[in-house]
Amino acid sequence: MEQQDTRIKIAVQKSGRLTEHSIELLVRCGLSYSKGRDQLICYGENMPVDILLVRDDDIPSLVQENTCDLGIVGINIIEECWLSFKDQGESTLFSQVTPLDYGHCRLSFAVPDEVTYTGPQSLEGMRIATTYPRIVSSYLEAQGINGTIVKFSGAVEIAPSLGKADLICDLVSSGETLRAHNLYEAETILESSAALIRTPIEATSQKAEWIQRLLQRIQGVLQVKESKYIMLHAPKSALEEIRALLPGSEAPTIIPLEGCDDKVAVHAVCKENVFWETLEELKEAGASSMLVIPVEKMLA
Ligand code: PRT
Ligand code: ZN
Repeated sequence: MEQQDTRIKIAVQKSGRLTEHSIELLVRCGLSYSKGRDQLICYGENMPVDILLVRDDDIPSLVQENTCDLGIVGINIIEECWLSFKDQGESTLFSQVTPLDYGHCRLSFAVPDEVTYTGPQSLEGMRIATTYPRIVSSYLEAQGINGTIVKFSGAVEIAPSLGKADLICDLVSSGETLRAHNLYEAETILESSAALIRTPIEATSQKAEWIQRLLQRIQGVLQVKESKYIMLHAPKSALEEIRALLPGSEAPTIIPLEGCDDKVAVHAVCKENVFWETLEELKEAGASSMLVIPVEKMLA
């Protein structure tokens, strides 16, 4: 029992759009795991970190009530749950630590093709079908608009053709689903992606250290994705110009070149992707022997 309590539990979607990326993120943080027989828990083998596989809608509550220390879930669900916990008078709420770089989508109003939308005032008096009643209500309230929310638990896009609503507010990514149902995206009210959340209750000191480590590694993984290590030769006379062209780089390392007095080697970590255009500009400025290498790990 004592042993159990020192392990960090992180809630991840069991089977859905966020599952693969979330597990991959934890593996890139160095976690190796074995799956429990019930397929509901992945036990960390080299870190005191276990993954609980659950429905995404349950993740905020598990973190809020401290059953899990951390969770990965869409900002859309985080916002809806936050509003719901607030309504229930919860004073300390789970917090969002960082957005992640996957699960991108947006929560938007979508109206039937034949209806003209001219702005939020077009929502006045309308019946709006959604699975996000609290986010939509708070948006309408902020705009001073009266509308009727029709709560759906799925397949929101069929509500207008069934005559159950005048329009919908739902998640959109490619827009294909809306087009297939003769709807068009009229207004976005929330940009979403997956995000990491943590319990409002302070962790025990044994756990806190590993939570901190894991959070640092997650930040490292996020940074690394866009980062590149660049090596090149630069004429000393063009060094300033070349340094200015390196995207998002901090102080580069300048190394003398054996038997070559007018050139140096420049090594730098660029915290943005290095595109062909940049290499062409560097070449134009006098750089040669350029190499761009992906960064595997990074710790600030
Ligand atoms: O079983 P469980 O409850 O865990 O899963 P779920 O079915 O509720 O969730 P899932 O796996 O569909 O989505 C998980 C999370 O992925 C969401 O909470 C969002 O944060 C994020 N996400 C990203 C999306 C989409 N993109 C998305 N396109 N979630 C849903 N959709 C749906 C949308 O509701 C609509 O039906 O896809 C359709 C629109 O897609 P396009 O590409 O046609 O525009
Ligand atoms: Zn769900």
